[in-house]
Amino acid sequence: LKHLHRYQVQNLEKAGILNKTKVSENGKKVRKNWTQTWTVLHGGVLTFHKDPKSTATGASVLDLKGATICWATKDKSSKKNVLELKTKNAVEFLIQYDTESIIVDWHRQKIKMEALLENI
Ligand code: I3S
Repeated sequence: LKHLHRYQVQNLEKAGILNKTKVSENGKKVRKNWTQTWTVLHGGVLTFHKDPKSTATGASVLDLKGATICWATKDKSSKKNVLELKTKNAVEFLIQYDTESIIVDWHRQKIKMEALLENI
């Protein structure tokens, strides 16, 4: 069963345009810099690309193992539909998109992923 779950995490895939910004690193706040990125979920990692055609170089990669993702509280941002992502090594990001269904889909993906990661 573990193998199956690992396999399923590896094969959870999603891609789309999102706005993202880092908000803190090692508990220290950093200045927000919202940028639009082509975000790809594959193999249990999230990769942020400048655009769908850009190559792997320059893309930032986030390991989702041990990461938590939740809806951001209102004090985190004035934007709507904001998810808060904290990596295992204490880097905090916000991801956001004005179209609610797009963010809800990412959130749904996160729930699937968490359910699987719990069983690994
Ligand atoms: O949480 P903050 O610091 O109010 O975030 C806003 C700022 O980062 C702002 O840029 P300046 O650093 O030039 O003030 C951004 O333009 C805003 O988008 C940030 O707030 P939101 O509420 O959009 O996350």
